[in-house]
Amino acid sequence: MFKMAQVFVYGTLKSGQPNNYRMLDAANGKAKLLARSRTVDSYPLVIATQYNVPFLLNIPGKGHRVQGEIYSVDEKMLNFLDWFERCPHQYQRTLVKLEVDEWVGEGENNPKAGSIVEAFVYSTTTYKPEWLQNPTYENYNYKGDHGLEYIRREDRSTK
Ligand code: PCA
Repeated sequence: MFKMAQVFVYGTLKSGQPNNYRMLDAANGKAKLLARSRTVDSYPLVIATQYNVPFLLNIPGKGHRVQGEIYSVDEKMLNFLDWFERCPHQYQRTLVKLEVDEWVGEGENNPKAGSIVEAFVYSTTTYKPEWLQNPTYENYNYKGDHGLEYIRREDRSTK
């Protein structure tokens, strides 16, 4: 039997961001918010492409410790997310170490703030070299001061 998987989201899938509704849509599977957290290592989180898409570049030691949310997901949701993130072409699903800031999922043996846990993340090693020149962020917001507002899939000419 498939055990629930844990996925760290740092971009448009976070609460309040344009693709979060996809995680809350039961037609895609199950997802439950477990914790707010940040990566143990720093990574460059950049905004790139003509659609202003956030990417966590798989280069530990550069950029910032990135903030995001950990979700528990079932197999159906994990498959959906792999499809939605065009894994393994656009993003690769890798494991990342996270420090828990606040655990919000219920249960008895919840990790305390400061605990280190591991989860999947959609990061990329297939970035364009010029993306390394882009500003890096620690807490992505599609409507941030950067002015690079995310262009939703349904608003693109090629989807
Ligand atoms: N969606 C995934 C990767 C980047 C994005 O926009 C996420 O939020 O983690």
